Amino acid sequence: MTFKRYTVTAALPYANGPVHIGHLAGCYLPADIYVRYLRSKGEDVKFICGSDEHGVPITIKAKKEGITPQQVVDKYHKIMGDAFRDFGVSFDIYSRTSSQTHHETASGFFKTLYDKGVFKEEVTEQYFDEKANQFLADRYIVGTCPKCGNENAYGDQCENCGTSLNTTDLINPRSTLSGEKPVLKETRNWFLPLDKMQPQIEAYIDSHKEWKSNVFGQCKSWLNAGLQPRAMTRDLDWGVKVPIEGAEGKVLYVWFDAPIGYISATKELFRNKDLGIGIDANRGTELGTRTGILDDSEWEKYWKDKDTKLVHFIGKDNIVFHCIIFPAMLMAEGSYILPDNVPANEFLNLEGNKISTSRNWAVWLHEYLLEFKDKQDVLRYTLCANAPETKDNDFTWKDFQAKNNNELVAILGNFINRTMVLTHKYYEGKVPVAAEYTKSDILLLEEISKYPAKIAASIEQYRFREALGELMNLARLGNKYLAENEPWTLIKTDEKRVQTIMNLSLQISANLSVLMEPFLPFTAKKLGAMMNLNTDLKWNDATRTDLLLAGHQVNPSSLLFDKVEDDVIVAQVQKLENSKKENEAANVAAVEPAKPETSFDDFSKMDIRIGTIVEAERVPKTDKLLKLLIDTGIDKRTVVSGIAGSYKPEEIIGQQVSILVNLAPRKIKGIESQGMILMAENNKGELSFVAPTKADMNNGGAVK
Ligand code: B3M
Ligand code: ZN
Repeated sequence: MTFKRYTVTAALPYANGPVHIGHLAGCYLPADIYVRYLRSKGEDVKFICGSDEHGVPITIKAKKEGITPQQVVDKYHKIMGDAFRDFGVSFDIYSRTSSQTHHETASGFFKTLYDKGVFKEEVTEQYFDEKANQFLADRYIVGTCPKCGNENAYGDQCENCGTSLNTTDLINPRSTLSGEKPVLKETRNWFLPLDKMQPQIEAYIDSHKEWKSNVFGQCKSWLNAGLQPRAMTRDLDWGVKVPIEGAEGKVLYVWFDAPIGYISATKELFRNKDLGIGIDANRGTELGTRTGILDDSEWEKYWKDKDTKLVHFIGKDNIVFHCIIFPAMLMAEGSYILPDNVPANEFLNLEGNKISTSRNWAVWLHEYLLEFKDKQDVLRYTLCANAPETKDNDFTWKDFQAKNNNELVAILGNFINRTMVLTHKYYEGKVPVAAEYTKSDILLLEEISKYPAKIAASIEQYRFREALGELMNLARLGNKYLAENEPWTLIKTDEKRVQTIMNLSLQISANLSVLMEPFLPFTAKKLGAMMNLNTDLKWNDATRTDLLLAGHQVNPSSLLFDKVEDDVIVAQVQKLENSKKENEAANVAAVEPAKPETSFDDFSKMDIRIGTIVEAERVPKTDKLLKLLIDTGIDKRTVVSGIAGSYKPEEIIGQQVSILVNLAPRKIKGIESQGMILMAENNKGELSFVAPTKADMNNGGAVK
C-alpha cells in the first residue's frame, strides 16, 4: 500500500526531567532518522512531539522540588525542547499538553465518547491516603506486581514486566505520599470498556502481523489474558478537567489525554498565526503553543484521511497504551485512522546498569554537549549503531570511543578526507573529468547505485542499525577502491587513470552526503558545504553516479571527525563512578522511617518458623521469581519468592530460612504461594535470607 502522507509521532516525554541518551536511543533518534529519510524521498510528512505535562510524574516532581506543577513543566518543557533541537531531532512542532488547544481537544474527545455512550460509569473502591487526604492514582501508589513479583510496580504499570495494572491489582500497596497502607474509598469514574471492545481490537492487532515481534507479541499476550475496562478519569487536580456534570475535582487519565496530545500538536502546527505564514516555515522544533486561525481541513488530513500512514515511535513501556488503549479510543470516536505501525524499542542500559534519573545514572544530553561540543553526530551514530531494537542494549563509553575512532574517523572520515585532500592537491579542488571506466569501475558504479534502495529497505522496516551498517559499507567500498587503486602512486605514471579514480571517489562522497543525512545531519551539512553541493539533492539522486560535473569546484576541506582520546573517556567513566558513590552515600542516609507502633498481640499473630529449602527452580518467563519447596517442619509447601536477582536456584538448596506460614495463600503467575520467606534488603536492592546463625535449628522452630 502506498500512502499520500505520513504522520510520525515520538512519545511525548513527561516534562519532569532533562533528556538522556536512553530517551534519544529509544524513540527520538529512530523517529528522526525515519522522518528525515521520508523528507529526503520527497514525502509529505509531519513529525509531531511535545511535552507530556500531566499525570502523577509531574505532581510528584513538583512536591519533591517544592514548586508548583506548572513551574515544573515550564522549566522542563524548555530544557527538553532545547535538547531535542540541539541534537537535530527535527520535529515540525514540539508542543505541550498544557496548551489551550490540547485542553480543548482532549476534553472534546472525551465529550464525544461520553455523548456516544461509550463509557461505563461506575462507582468503585479506589485507594485513598488518609494522611494525605487524597485518592492515590497511578504512580502515587506502589506495590508488588501480581504478574512478575516486582515489589516496586506502579499503580498503573509494572516497569519490570510491562503489564498495565489497576491500582487495586497491586499486592501490598503503599502510598508514595506517606508510605502508609492506603484504605479503600468509593468514587465514581468513567471506564473505557476494553473488554467489550476486545474483538475489534483483536482484529486490528491481527491485521498487523508485520509489526516488530516484541510489539506484536506483547499485544497478543494482553489480548490472551483478556482486556479489562479501564478508568479514563482520575481523582486528581492536575490535568484536563473532566468535561461533564458530576465530575468536579476529577481530571482525565493522563494516558487518555497524552496520546490526544499528538492530535492537538498537529492542530497547532496548522494554525496560521496570522494569515499568510506557511506551515513548513515552522520546521525546527517550534517550542510551545501557537494560537491563531485553524483550518480543520488541513490537520484532519493527517489524522482522518485513509491515505495517511500514522506511525508512533515509542519505548517498550508504552506499548499497551499505543497499541491497544489509544487505538480503542480512536475506534470508539470513529472518524480517525489507526496507527499503521508502532515501532517500539527496548531499553538502553548504561555501563551495565539500568539508566536512572533519580540515581543520576545517565548521560544527559545537555551535559554531553558541554563536553563534546559539535559532536552530536558521534552520539547519534553510537546510539543508532547500538540501538536496542530487538533487545535491551548497553551504552559504554569505551564503545563510544571505539565507534568514533574505528568507524567514524577510520572509515567514513578517512575516505572523505583522502578524497578531498587529493582533489585539492592534484586538481586545485576541481572535479576532474572521468576518462575511461575499467570493468571493475563499472561494477563499482552499479553497486553504488544500489545503496539508496538497500538503505531505504532497512529504514522502511524500522531496522535502523542495519541501515546505518549499509551506509558505512558504502564508505568502506570507497576506502577499498582507493586502497586498491592507489591514486597517490599512479599519479606518477598514469594521470588519466587518476582522474577517473578521483572523479569516482568524489561521486561516492557526494552520494554519502545525501545518504548520511538522516543519521548524521550535522556531518551531512558540513560535507555538503565542503563539497559545495546543491542543497536540494534528494534521496534518489544518490542512485546517480554523476552528481558532480567535471570542473565543479569544491571548498577547502577539514576533518569530519576527530579521535576521542583515552583521558576523555576515563573522565566520563569517573563521572559516573562519582555519581554512583554519591548515591550510595545518600542511600545509606535514607533509611526508611520507623513504622507506627504495633502491639505484641498483633506481632504474635504472625506465625514465623524456621524451614529449609528443599527444591528451587525459576518461574518461567520472569526475571525475579523462584518457585521454592520449603520443609516447614509442619509440612512441605510451595512458596513463590522474588529473589532470583540475588540467588541462583542451585545455590540455595538446603538453605535454612525464616518463613511466615500463616499468610493467606495467593496466586503468583498461576502458582499458589503458601507463605512468605523473610528477606533483608540493602540499599542496592540486593536481598539476603534472614536465617539462623546456628546450624542445629530444627525445621518448624518458631521465630519470635
Ligand atoms: N509520557 C510516558 C513516558 O514518558 C509518557 C508517554 C506519553 S506518549 C502519548 O514514558
Ligand atoms: Zn510485573
